[in-house]
Amino acid sequence: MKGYGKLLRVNLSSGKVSKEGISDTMKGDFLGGRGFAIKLLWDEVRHVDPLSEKNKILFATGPLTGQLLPSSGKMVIASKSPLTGGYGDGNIGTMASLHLRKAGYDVMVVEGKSQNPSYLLIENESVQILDGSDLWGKNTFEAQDLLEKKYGKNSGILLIGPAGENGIRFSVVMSQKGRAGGRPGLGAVMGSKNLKAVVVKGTGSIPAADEAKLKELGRKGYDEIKRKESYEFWMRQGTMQAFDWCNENGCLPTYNFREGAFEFSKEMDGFVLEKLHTDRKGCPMCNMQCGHVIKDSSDQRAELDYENVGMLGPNIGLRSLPEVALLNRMADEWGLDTISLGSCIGFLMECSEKGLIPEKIGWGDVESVQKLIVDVGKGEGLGKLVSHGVRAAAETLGNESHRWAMHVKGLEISAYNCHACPGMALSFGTSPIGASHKDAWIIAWEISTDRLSYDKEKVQKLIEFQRIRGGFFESATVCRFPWVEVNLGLDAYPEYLEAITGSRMSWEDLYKIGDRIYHLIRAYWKRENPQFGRGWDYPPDRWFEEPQTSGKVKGVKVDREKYDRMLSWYYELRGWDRNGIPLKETLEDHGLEEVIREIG
Ligand code: PTT
Ligand code: SF4
Repeated sequence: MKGYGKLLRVNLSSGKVSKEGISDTMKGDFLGGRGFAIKLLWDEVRHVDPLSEKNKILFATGPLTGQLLPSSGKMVIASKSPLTGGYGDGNIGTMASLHLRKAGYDVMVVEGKSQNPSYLLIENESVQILDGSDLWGKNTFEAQDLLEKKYGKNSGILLIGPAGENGIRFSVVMSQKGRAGGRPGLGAVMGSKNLKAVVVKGTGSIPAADEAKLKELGRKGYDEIKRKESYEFWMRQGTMQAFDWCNENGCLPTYNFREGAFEFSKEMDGFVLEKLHTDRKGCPMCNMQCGHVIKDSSDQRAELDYENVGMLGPNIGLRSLPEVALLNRMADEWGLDTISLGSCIGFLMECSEKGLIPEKIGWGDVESVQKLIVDVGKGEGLGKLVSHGVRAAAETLGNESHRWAMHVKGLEISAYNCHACPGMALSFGTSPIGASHKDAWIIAWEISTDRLSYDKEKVQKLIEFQRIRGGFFESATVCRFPWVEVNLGLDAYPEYLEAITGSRMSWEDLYKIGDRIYHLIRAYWKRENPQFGRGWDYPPDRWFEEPQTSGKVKGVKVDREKYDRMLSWYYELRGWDRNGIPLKETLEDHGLEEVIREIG
């Protein structure tokens, strides 16, 4: 199959570097990105401590990545997660994905552990492990500046902050002072390998079967995006257009997901952002860039996204956008995931309110939160309590605190309150990395149809979303926003693939690849956690037991029995048993016979 490069393998313990071909079976069965990542983890990373030398971290692009196509500057970073103990990945937009492909590589596998702080420098064929002691301890902005000075502003740089160095289990990998990826603690995996950064400079061209056709399709795609009706509003507000909508519909995370509407929402919504906006940033290859920069409360530049504002704003009772931006900037500098951070802070505020911890930390108390973020980054004081996420913190504190530890499978829930959105609750419950919205953002469809229904059609729709978003976009490895946010037609994507690989794939073929990826990820969770099963697919008790007390959906909560029935349908439609484990015939049907033996 055309349009692919090589696999680069770097062992930090031995210093050995090798370049391997990628088989046509691998390409045809798993496409790229997340698909390659789970196949490699399944084959090579078993029963290891995620923060040990034996874990591996993968940087995986897909066939569409870096091509002259809409929003193609993405990359999947994956590993066995130190936060959840299962499969973990994140999707980051970065110059590094372009450079990696231009250097001739689709995937990089980093294994072992460097003896001292180090960073990787990849310049086409040349791969060096260099001394990183000058970078160690620097925040991500400082380290980015140092590396840019040395290797040029346009080089591809992925790096971690002090939180990753300190093993904080929800630390991320950062790039370009505003792109973040790897929510399930992939920054800590890099830190555990003494790997501060990866710098990539590639000068080749990215292969394609039919370059002229690809050029034509790319031009058409970019033009179409600009002509879409929703483009103008998107360019004004980006992901923050979701803020008012969530508030009106009672799903804005507020006071640690206790409520779904915030009384001060008008002080910090997308229209306020428009007034404060000073600049725009984003990923390479994109003509709908969504990073909105404002001046934070300390007069410095900070980039905002809906998730960040939801979790570091209403969820912790904070109502000033410049103050939220300050916290967001701190998270970026330390290399902490904003979603998990906001959830941990909300959790601690609630524990403080209920007298479970002696420290006083009130809703919206921005000064205490700033100090807390430093403690979290260092893993000290109260920060230590939450350094393994809210699941572990609740286990330490006991006393019913698990009821307001807002996570699924150990990954903190992103910014959608689901008291009155059972389909979205199931999406969080069944997401393959823990409670992420990335695989199935069914909430908009759900609210626009019959939001309180628990029918089978909803479950079918959820799986359809997972196939497109979690299956296709994560393995072709391009941004899904052209489709989700401005409605670029899905038919364009098989055409892009054909121009690149020379093979025609229908959406049915792509669904099958997506399903294969899902089955293998599910098997991975089971193999790495023998106790894994149905009980891991439920959101926290709060959504089942404590109705919202305000807003449009006041009094509503999720019905546990009906959720349970939806979950059974979900398993049935996926071909999994009643405990959520893929059935033998399902695995066989997807060419995964070898898996059966290991999860037997
Ligand atoms: C993603 C998660 C998100 S999802 C957000 S905002 W979002 C948070 N951003 C963070 C941040 O910023 N700083 C920080 N320190 N932590 C952060 N954690 C949070 O991480 C991101 C965009 C966004 S913005 C979204 S929805 C879409 N996600 C895509 C996806 O998952 N797949 C895909 N094919 N396309 C996507 N396009 C959009 O990309 P994770 P990015 Mg991100 C400052 O990483 O682990 O997947 O978690 O990558 O380059 O920043 O783009 O309202
Ligand atoms: Fe990146 Fe936003 Fe463009 Fe997607 S739409 S590629 S997240 S800048």
